[in-house]
Amino acid sequence: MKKIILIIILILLPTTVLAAFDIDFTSQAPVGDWRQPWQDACEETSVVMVDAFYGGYDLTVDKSVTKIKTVFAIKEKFFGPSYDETAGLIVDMINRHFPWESRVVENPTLDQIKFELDASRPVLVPVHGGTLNNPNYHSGSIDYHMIVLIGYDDARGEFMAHDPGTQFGSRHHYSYDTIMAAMHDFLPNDQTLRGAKVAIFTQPDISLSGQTDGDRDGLLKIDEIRSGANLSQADTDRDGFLDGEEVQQGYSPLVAEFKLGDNRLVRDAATQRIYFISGSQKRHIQTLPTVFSYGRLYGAVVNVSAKFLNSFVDGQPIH
Ligand SMILES: [Ca+2]
Ligand SMILES: [Ca+2]
Repeated sequence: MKKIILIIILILLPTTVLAAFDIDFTSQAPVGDWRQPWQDACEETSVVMVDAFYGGYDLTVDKSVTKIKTVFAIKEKFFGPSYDETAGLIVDMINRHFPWESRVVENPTLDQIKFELDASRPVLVPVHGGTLNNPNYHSGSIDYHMIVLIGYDDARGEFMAHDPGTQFGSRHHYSYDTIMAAMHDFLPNDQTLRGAKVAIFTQPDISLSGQTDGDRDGLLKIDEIRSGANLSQADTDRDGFLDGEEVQQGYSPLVAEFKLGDNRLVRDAATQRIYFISGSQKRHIQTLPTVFSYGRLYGAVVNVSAKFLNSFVDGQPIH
């Protein structure tokens, strides 16, 4: 009987409660070291959480460390060294160097933010840290900070946030009023309380930013993603040729094809046929067991372009 009453109560509970969508959390100090640069890694970490969500990868401790460091490196390489950034700069970095995109929204309303969360699109919010009044913060007086909104609960009037500023920041609840009051863009010299009211809306498709070329290698973001090249490395395979040059001429920007050397197993990326490269010849390997036995001798199979394969003459097929 008790069970039935409980079920009835559960059914009668208000249905405005929205569970946050599933998005991995990491603090900005994944291994618990809160010294620099981790102390100021809130933007990088917030971006990484959204990147993991849209990219479908898990934020293990190792992965979090690697990815946060990668964001630091991208920022320093293309935007110069600094610890804190405005929303405009973060959006620019995301749009040029990440396979999703974002935009600054000025004076966002509660409804606008909830609309994004309803559509499972995380919202990055630059905040005045002190106004959040989170008792778990490592350091007492925080000026600038950034968090990720991942859901809301209308019955309680609360947002759910992944707050990288504490190891207990997963699905932290902040009232609507707290978030709207704390929302401020970064201003230097501890002036963030005077910063503009902005949020960073995100989306997985790249309709606005697909034509950017953040690493200036002649290959647009949309084509970098299509070919699997690195959005922040102009020469992904480090063979001396820019990604854009290679794709334009039909080569793979991912493999330094002419540095592979002799006696290698390669796969035609288009036809999936596997060849043994020897001297000036390419020899088609026609059976799977042969591929395996050659693989034991000559190592992994590397995907190459048709253009590269065409530089070899056809030798005797291998059975
Ligand atoms: Ca590019
Ligand atoms: Ca290259």
